[in-house]
Amino acid sequence: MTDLAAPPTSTSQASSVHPLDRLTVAETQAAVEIVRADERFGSRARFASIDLHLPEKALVLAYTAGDAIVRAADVVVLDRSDGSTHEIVAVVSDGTVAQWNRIEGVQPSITVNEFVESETAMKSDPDFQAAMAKRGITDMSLVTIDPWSAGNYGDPIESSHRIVRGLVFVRGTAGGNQYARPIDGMLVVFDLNAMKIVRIEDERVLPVPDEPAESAEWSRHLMPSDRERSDIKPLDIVQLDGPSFEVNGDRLSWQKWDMRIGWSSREGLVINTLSYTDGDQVRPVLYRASLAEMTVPYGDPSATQARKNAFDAGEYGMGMLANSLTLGCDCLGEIHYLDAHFCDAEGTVVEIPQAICIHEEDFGISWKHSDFRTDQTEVRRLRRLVVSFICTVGNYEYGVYWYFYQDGRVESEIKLTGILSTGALDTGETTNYGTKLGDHLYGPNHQHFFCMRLDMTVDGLANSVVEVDTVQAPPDENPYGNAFRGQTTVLATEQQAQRRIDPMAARYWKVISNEATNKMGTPTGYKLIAGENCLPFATEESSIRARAGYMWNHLWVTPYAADERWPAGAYPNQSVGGEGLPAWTAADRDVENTDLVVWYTMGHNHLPSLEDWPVMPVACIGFTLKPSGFFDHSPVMDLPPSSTCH
Ligand SMILES: [Cu+2]
Repeated sequence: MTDLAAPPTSTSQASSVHPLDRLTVAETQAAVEIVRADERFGSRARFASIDLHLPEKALVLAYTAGDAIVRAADVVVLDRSDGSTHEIVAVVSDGTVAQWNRIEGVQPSITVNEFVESETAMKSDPDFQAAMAKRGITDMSLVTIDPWSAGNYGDPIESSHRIVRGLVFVRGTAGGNQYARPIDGMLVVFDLNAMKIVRIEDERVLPVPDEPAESAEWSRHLMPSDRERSDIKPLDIVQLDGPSFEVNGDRLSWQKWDMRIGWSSREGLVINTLSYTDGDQVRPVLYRASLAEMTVPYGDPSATQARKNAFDAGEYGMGMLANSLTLGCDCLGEIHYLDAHFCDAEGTVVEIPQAICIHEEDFGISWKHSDFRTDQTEVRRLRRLVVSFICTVGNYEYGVYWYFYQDGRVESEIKLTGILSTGALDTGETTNYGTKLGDHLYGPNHQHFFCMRLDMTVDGLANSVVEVDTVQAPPDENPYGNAFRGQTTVLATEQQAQRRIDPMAARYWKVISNEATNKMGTPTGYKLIAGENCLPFATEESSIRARAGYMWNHLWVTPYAADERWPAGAYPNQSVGGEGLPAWTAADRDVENTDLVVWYTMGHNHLPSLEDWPVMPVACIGFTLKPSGFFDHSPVMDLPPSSTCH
């Protein structure tokens, strides 16, 4: 057995591999073999996920090239024979098992295999076929079933069995848009371990919406051929000398930025050890950043919609659902791709070529000034480095984009697109809880919440978070009534640091260093500037209030703890709730002048529009990390004039 917390032993390899480098295909395969060879791996056991076992932060920060390191994988195994879950640390450097913990009463995320297998099993079930026949549907090849995570609403089966709720659709034609034709009024409760239907909840027979192809279809071969615009000339992004970034393994350097690309089956893209070189100083900003959880609560009380609350990270796994990206389509310009992979339930490594896209973009002007008296003009163009991936979670696509600017800004943006998960209405029926998209077809109200985990290291590990509101000056300091000032409050403990946006106060939060100061002697820092946001509309008594408590605050701050990674707990699938951020922060630990993690939650409210159909044009939501007293002056005065300026 290898002691993972100890400095590297003689059994580990000295190599050029950095401790945070993503698992290679060979390492993932090795982890599968290590676990399979162990007698605790049952005959009906399956793999839920395999990810890099994150090395201790202190070891990573102390690492220098050539140091011997231990490479290990976190393996989650689901044993279908008794429903138990096993958390294993497999040391791929020496072929041993360092930890094997058996856990009862939790459900790992739904695997890609279960997604496919459950649909096949449901469709071949005579009771399901009878329910379809009742609706005049006999061609099972056109029927599709989306296995929705079941949640937990007090039904004992939600705690005793591994289940999903299947929502049923029927395509109008092979390859047609399934979401244009929901079979509403029924759903299928399905046991994933037994691979059989538990029951069909058949409330009522509703008409199957039947919109014409021109308003229902998105696939090019099903769209009217005369629809496409013909007035678009090619737009080529050409970098004859190549891009300005350098990729070396998982390390990415671009001008003054330096980072390491990470990946997990749950989060997809991860940004590791982000730093900015300022003169002769390499200044850390972030240790690790990712989209750690996202939840889509639906706001429609109908029997089919009321329990739709998908946790797309914790219940499905955004990294496992990542797209293979295509040059010229998903990405334009001088692109560098990184491949990814995941392990399916059977232990087969599935490669995702070109999963991570890296490129640079012109982003308009960085700064400009003209002096009309002297006829001088200086203008500089701004560039940003873009690192992104896109995943497909059932009906929706989520693009996760990280932008790094020359001026020290970091932005994260989620692009939401894909197809509404729809419902059906009876003839003449209307609803307050969705938007009618056509006869019998509607898009139910819902929200999308994204929780970003930002393990900050602004000029070192010792950081604090302050809240800055802008307030009117008190009367005795305000003879002209014009005065206002920033009012800064230190968020000293976890409870004090549970905060919400306040646009009327122009509120922002700032992560400051407790070690470094700028030329004015004040702490260096980075502002967190909120973008679009909202709160959930679910009630205090609702199931989702307990299960995704993180959504009720936009800001949380916790002291760094290696095992605190998932805002809604490690196993949100079918959880009764209470775990993750609400549980950790109940201790009200000190978060001042310490190694801290900032959790920023952003909500996109979605009362669907007609324009969201049949495929939603991209909606964007994000936030900005902006240097604030981090530099002594503008960091972009050194930008050269554009070579093509004339
Ligand atoms: Cu939406």
